Amino acid sequence: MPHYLGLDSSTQSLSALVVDTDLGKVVLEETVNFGADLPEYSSPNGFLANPDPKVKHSNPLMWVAALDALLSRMRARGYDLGQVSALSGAGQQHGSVYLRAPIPTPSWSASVPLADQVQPLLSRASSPIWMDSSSGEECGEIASAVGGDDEVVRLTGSRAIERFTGPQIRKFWKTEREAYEATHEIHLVSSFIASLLAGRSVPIEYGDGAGMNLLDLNTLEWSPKLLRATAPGLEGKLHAPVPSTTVVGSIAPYFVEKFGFSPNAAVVSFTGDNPSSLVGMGATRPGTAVISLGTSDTVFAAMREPRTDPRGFGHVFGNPAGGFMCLICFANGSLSREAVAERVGLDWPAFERAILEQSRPGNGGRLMLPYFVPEMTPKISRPAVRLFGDDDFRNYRDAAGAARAIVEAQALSMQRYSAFIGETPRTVLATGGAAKNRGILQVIADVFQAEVHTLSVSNSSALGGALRAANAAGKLPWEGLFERFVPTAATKRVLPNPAAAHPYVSLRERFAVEVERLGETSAPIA
Ligand code: ADP
Ligand code: XUL
Repeated sequence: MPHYLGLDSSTQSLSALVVDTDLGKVVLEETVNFGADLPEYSSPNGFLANPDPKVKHSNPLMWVAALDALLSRMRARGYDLGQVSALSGAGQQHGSVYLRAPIPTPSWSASVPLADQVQPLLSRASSPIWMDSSSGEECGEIASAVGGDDEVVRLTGSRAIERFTGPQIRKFWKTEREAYEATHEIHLVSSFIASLLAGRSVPIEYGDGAGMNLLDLNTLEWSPKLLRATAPGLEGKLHAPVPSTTVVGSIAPYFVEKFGFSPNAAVVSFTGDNPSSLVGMGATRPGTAVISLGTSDTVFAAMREPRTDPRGFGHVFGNPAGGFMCLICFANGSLSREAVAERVGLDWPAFERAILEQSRPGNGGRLMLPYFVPEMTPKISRPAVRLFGDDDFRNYRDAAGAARAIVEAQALSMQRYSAFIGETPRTVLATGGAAKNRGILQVIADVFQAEVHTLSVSNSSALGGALRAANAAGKLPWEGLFERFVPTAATKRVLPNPAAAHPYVSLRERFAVEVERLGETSAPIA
């Protein structure tokens, strides 16, 4: 009964999930919430308070303390960690950790908390995370140093993006020169957690490395041009990147002694949470798109070949199962749906009925541009909500029309801005809080003319970690793992209505015209 452990170090929590590949079952799930369980780190939502709303940093020691706390909890529940043959996992993407020496110096003692032993290794007390948007200036500098945004896209699959690691490293170099110079190596959250577990500094892998504006996707090596444009001496602070399936070592003696792991337990490269979810949702092959309907909405999918977004909004990351994936992030997700629901006085069940029973695909030609908050896809720097249609619609007197309009605009937007991958999805896997809403799923099915499935997986990123460990260290093929761990429930399928295809032809064109009129690509980048 081989057990594989997957971890997910996300913004607000660290979770673990163990699979038994013989039984085809998830045998244990456990989580540590940073805010509730580690209040001493003063990060109720996973990051530190800062007077500048653009600055979002976390204390990396909180992630280390969470690892100790999580493994202690698993043991306290009677789980024998000695059963784990291999482990892997994921980290929130883009966040970075700065060390003054390689791990571990000196070797760790099992009787001292790990965070206390890691603390002297840090050359920077805090880690910028993906929510940070304070490096706009650095994005511009990097882009102009390499010859413009198109060149950054050509090399790395994304424009220079504020939350991406390269611009954040440049800001660190500009503002804390001495600390930068004292930095021996820079990690992503993923490679940092993997390094702790392996007890040695391990490289960044392609999946997460592609979210740094530093990895040349053509060569899968750090781009010398971008390294130079980012900060002096950066090439010496990064290990050469490796494939996501790399076994980076076996578990460190600290974890064997303290938690009872087998010394033979293999540690497989950790990746970013989105690449890991691609695996955990069984979507590593082109033709299936994942739509995550959370605080923000995200569309991601495996790509047949690496393609970059000519509009510059989408990103290309490594697909942990080989090749590449795209990711497109929309800031106006649940927050905007909530804003409309509140405005017209609908709770979620009523919102669902409004779409399914009280309005029709295409909404009679009425359209809403849904930018309740500044948007990154397309780049809209100020909130911009526009309603096009009759008086009742424009004044929110037609509740059902408004509920449908926001969701149709979001689905049209997802379709428009994911089209660059050149693949029409046959299946959409929906996940996230709003995937409970059949009205929303029906609109997505109709706009994409694809079946929409929801899976029972709740932590697809941690599951992806466990499956990656089973694949890379246990040599178990993907197909068998997906069959056992990510079955799609036929009862939960939402089928597209073929008659709905027609009304969306004109609405799609209208959406394109209006969004272009708003200045889709003319706003300043980053
Ligand atoms: P996060 O990005 O924080 O992980 P979740 O995936 O947990 O977010 O989704 C939370 C969001 O789901 C809430 O903000 C809420 O708007 C939305 N939500 C919850 N239930 C429903 C529902 N039945 N219909 C539509 N939206 C819902
Ligand atoms: C992706 C991104 C987020 C984080 C969340 O580019 O910034 O999805 O990975 O953890």
